[in-house]
Amino acid sequence: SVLIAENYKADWNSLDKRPIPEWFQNAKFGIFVHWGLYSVPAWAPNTGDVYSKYAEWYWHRLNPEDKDGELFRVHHEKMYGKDFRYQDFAGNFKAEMFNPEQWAEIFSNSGAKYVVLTSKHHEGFALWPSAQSVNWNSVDIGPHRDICGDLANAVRQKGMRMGFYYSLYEWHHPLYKNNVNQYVEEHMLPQLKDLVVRYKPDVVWADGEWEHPSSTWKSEDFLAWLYNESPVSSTVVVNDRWGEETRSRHGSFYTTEYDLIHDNNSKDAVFTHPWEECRGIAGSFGYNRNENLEDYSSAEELIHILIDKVSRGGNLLLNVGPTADGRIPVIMQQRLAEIGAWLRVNGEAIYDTRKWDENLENENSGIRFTCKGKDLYVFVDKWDDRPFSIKGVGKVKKVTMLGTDEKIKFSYKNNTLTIVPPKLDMHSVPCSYAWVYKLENA
Ligand code: FUL
Repeated sequence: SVLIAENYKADWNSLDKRPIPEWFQNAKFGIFVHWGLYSVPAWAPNTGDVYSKYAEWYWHRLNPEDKDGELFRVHHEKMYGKDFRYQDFAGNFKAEMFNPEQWAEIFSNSGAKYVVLTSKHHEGFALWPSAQSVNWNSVDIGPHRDICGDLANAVRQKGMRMGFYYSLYEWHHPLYKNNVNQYVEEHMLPQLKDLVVRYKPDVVWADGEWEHPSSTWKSEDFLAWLYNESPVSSTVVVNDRWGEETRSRHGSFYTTEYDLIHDNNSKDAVFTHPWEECRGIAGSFGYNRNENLEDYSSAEELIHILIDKVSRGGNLLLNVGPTADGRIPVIMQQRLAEIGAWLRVNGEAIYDTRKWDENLENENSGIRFTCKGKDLYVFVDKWDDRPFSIKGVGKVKKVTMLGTDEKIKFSYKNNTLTIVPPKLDMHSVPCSYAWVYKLENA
């Protein structure tokens, strides 16, 4: 089909009119990857509030003025000595076991449809040979590899989409503190455009926007270029982190993070706009060696989180934090494998679905819904032999459970559908952790 080139103006009013590429809302599940020099110390406390557990904030926490940094500074001094500079971690970021094909295989087997890699976090270290970050990128020092390029190729080989996280601000870039306008013009914009032109990402996931309005970052100019002229103008989606005022207001999708919504610490994100929850499997994005088994969410919890977000119209971007030598920690691999096993049975009820507008009445009972065309999917997160009821559905034609041919009995009375769970034993249940009924023609 021929795409008609739209001409968006560099203002939010015009940019917000761009239709959101459908693939994003169909994809539902993506993998976030936080990898950088912070993966070398790979340390943060494993208790405290959400942000204080982020290992990727290590450099910032070393600053004596950072109120959340006390434990980091004690740890750093003990391990490396007071004078050891963060920059010197680069020598130990070797990525010698980095196997992009293996990563892509792990991600693809998890059922994820897209991957978002930190091309550059707040530390400013670029994971590609960026001309704007000479000697502070993964080709010039450390791994000596084009990590963005190598991972993008492998991910696409597996049929998934590739996106990049990009931090607008950098903690220690001299220009950022002294002349932010010059930083944006000469460093940030050319660097971000280079990333787009080289690797043609399907997602541009901006961050580190909060110290300035979008006018300072020239975000509207960048997005007009992205939507009008860039090689990804018809497919790319962007998040909502483009200036201190833009979260939950602009962008193809809004973001929540460990269920926190910027400016609104509510747990129940229900947007009418596309949105995406991001979180780690434990409490950090960058790998944190300080985390133990009890800090990690179980596969069951993660699957319930996925169902919850999708039933509310959201996506889940689940993070893995590789080690400095390039391994995806086995516990994370295990969680992804279990999500994948569940999605192989129940993916029909997740991918390409939309939220069901009448779900509120039934939600309290721990039941979740999605819909696709005329079909309604009902998620039950505890196995229970007793019949259960759903209000507000039409006279359905047929009820089945995904993954089994077992006949499902149901009845319809007073606008209420009652389903009798099949009698299945441990060996004949189609999957673990959550089960899905398909209601045809609901
Ligand atoms: C936050 C960052 O500050 C965190 O380090 C992490 O990258 C998260 C996804 O976004 O705002």
